[in-house]
Amino acid sequence: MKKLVTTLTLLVVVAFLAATVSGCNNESGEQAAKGAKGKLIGIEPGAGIMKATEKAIVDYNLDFELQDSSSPAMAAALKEAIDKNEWVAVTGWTPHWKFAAWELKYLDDPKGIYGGEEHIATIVRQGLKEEKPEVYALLDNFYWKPADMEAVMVDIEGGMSPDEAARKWIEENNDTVSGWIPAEAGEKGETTLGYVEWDSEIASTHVVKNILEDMGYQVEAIAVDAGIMWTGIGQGEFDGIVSAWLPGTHADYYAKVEDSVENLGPNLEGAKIGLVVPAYVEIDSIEELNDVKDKFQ
Ligand code: PBE
Repeated sequence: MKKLVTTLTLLVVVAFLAATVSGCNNESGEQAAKGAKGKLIGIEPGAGIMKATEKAIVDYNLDFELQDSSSPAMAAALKEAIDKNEWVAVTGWTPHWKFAAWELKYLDDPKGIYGGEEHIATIVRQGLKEEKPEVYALLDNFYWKPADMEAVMVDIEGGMSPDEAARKWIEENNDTVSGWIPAEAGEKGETTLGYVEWDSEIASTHVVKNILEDMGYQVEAIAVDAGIMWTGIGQGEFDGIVSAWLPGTHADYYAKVEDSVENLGPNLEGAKIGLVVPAYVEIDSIEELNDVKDKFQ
């Protein structure tokens, strides 16, 4: 009898210890999961979409961190994840060649942090109209569709240089382009365009650059950071930019220079920014991200 009691006691103690140990394991496992944040793959720090994503992390209370990178590195991370069939979330925008390359979707944004439909505007420095009326008129007339921009981006992604892709688009859309060129020729000279090396802006800026070159101008397309592009146009260091994402994405930048530039209005309508995931990712909204954050590490 005594032996049985001892054995039973031992069993209970062993069972208790086992439960405690496995309980500890679970707990520390959970703690590790709690500690590790999910990650969102970002682009260049100055981009409006980066600021919007920092705000999304706060407003949706996301247990995620945003990683700075570059537009090409973002696309490479997306490709790598898709090749492995893994979940990934990137700061994404339309128009962009990635939507032609893969099946992707925007996560719903019920709080509207990323804004609604955006347009891309052309902004010129003060005095351009008087000093280079022909350049001003061409910039004012430049207006194309998301599918046009995407075609140029797809060619660049396929290996063409930005100038080659722009030339191809200009040749294929000669009638449209001729309609943008002012009838009255001006005195030729130099002109400068500022832009950021986002895929969309590489495409638009090189199209405009090549048209101006065909018109007889020497064009310098100067790649800079977003902040420098905006202060540059505000201070008249560039003649124009075709890369202003409004009303939301570049609202802060625009507000600072609004009074010292001329806004020539949209050159493209139907743009959008947000968090983009492969279509196979099994959530649809930013609000669901925390529930599946371990899939985004
Ligand atoms: N983008 C592309 C830019 C504007 C053009 C969406 C990455 C941005 O977020 O500022």
